[in-house]
Amino acid sequence: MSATRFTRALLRLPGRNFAAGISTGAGGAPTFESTRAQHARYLAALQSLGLATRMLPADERFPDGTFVEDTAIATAHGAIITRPGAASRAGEPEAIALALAGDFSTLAYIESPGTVDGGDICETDAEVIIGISHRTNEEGAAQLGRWLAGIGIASVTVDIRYCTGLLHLKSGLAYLGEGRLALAPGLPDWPVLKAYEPVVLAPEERYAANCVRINDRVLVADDYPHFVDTLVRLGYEPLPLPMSEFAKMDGGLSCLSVRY
Ligand code: CIR
Repeated sequence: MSATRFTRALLRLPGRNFAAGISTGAGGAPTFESTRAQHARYLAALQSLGLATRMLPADERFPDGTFVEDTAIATAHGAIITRPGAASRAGEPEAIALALAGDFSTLAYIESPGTVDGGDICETDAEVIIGISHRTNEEGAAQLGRWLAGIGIASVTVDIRYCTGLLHLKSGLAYLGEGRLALAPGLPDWPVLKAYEPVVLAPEERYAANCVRINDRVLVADDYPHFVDTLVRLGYEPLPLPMSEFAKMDGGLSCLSVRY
């Protein structure tokens, strides 16, 4: 299994009411035009990396629907449809399940009362790290862990509920490949982290911890020069993308696609 090599990606266009999604509101409201422009840049980046992409139409019942990562977890050995932890997002997985059904012979489902947001799931080359958060509950994490075990993938949970500023696990952590994790500063000393080489971001660049290794490149939010320098020093080829509009809605690069 590889957690860094992909051939396909599923995305959903942001709708006109994108700004009505859930947000802590720190950065102001996104504009529709800029959101669409940034989304187009993201799509083009995935295509430039050789991924076959599928774009679902916007669905204004779900202003957060463009954050498709939260609705499904796809691995080399199968896919599972989640039950997002925010009530306003509960209907999002339906269209995602239909779209993924063509590529996966069977789909598993997180069942009530379990909740899981895909943003809390970080796959490395060795295991899957599951964040228990205000979106992913212990029951959901346990269901996911059992399903992963059934397809031969080990998992470990970490509790992020008391990590200030972290909506999802991957808001502050990303697998870079080669046994390395990009980490927001100040994360707890979770035992699982000892198995990885940490690449800790500067406090003012913590948003960039939500980067995505895809094949030979690392997608990274633009305007984070120290982290880009670090990546280059480590031998990576960063691909910076404008993300300001998604950041205003508490989303990042990983959230905008399901990659497999
Ligand atoms: C939400 O609060 O659900 C959305 N506004 C942002 C979701 C971001 N998704 C992610 O980090 N995986």
